[in-house]
Amino acid sequence: VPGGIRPAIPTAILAVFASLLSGEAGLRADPLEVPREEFRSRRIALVSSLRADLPEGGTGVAIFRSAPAAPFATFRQDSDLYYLTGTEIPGSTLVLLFDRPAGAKGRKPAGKASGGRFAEFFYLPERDYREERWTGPRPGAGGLRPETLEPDEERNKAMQVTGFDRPPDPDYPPRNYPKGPVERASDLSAHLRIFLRGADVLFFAADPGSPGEALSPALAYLRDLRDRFPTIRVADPSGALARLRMIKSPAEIALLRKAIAITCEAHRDAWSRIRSGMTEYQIQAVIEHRFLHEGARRPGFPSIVGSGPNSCVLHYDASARTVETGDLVVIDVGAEFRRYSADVTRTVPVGGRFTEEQLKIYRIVLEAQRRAIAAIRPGVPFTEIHKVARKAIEEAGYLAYFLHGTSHFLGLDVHDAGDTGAELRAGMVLTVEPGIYLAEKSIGVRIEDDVLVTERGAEILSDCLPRDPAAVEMQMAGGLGAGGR
Ligand SMILES: [Mn+2]
Repeated sequence: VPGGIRPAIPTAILAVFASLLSGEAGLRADPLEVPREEFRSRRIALVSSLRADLPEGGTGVAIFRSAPAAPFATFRQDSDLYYLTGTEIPGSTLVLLFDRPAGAKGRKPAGKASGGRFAEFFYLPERDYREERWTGPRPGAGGLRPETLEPDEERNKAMQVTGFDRPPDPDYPPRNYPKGPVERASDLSAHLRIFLRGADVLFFAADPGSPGEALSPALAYLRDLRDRFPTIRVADPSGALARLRMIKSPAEIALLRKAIAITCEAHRDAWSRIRSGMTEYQIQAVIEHRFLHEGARRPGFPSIVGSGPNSCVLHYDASARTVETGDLVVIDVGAEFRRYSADVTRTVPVGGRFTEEQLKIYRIVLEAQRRAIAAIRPGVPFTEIHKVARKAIEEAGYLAYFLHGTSHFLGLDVHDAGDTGAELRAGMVLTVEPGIYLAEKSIGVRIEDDVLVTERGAEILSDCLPRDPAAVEMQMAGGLGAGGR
């Protein structure tokens, strides 16, 4: 052990004991916890970006609403709201109020519209104790103490739990505005009258949907706001948010690594269990058992276990067939760990050996993936990855059987927000997943890995799982232990 490290060990042990003694064991020690301060930094970064859309001296209001409550389903917060707050509270709404100083253009540094004022408001539903008997306790908005106008106990607690814990700035927002940072959801409508009357631009994301489709809740909400404030300009913050979300922080990368590690373990479990006569749903059960066992809350998307003819169905999720020796099985799965999803695909032979014909196709897909991953480095357009994979498959004469894109961003959503028109930058995490599907021969092959763009190129985060066909066969035979290639 190098000398420089030794003195640090006793200190670290002491720190652990200190935290155990203080009763806070695990709270700060969890390396997979995203620091609360990071969520605030994201809100500030978003505001800096949105400010550029304001006229000089103008004011903007951005609203981010909770996903609708889902009775009889596990609540999953809207990813944008989660990204900005790190909370999973149904019925909550985030409001950001900010301005752009007049004449700021000349003094702003390096293209950034910074230097404006900013206030944030997190609206929480009031506690419903009867409901909580069914769903468990939630932070409530509380209120202000009548004598002092200081937050009461409930609100103080909510401020702590949510990280909206800074006392309001006395200078901003102006007098007669709500002060925040935690407010009651039942006050939101009245508060919006104050916010939006004084604003130039409302930032609100609402997917317009297709003609003839029912109005989405977000669109209905926006229509209501337009009716109430007909002169306000509406802008979509989604692009700005996507450009933030597509660059992962070290804390996010750590969560993705964990989700991917669990997913690799689940693949290995399944491969060692696959036998002729087993059903696809039994293979799925082996995989999802491992997800839950390792602390993943759910699959990040419906698990795909497609054998034989189903290997050629791109989003097959019925898992109904019984597998037979000689089948290929496309296993496209991803654990969701603390909101971050993995997405790893391997194609394995039932019986443990690829046929010559399967092997031929497998090698073409593998080579396409190898070349595509080799092309990844900062400055290369995102679209270039698909071009490289396509070219490799075209050279082999199978372009007509490559039916989908090669890459998508990965993060809070399995198809994560991001700008696919952008150049690659360090900190992006994306999939590389070429495939060839010969339906008439029941040969579908997809190989998918999760890749982190680094300063120097690419790191394959799912490298814990073999992809070379000989190594896949060996792993299936149990010849490689955990972590084997
Ligand atoms: Mn994918």
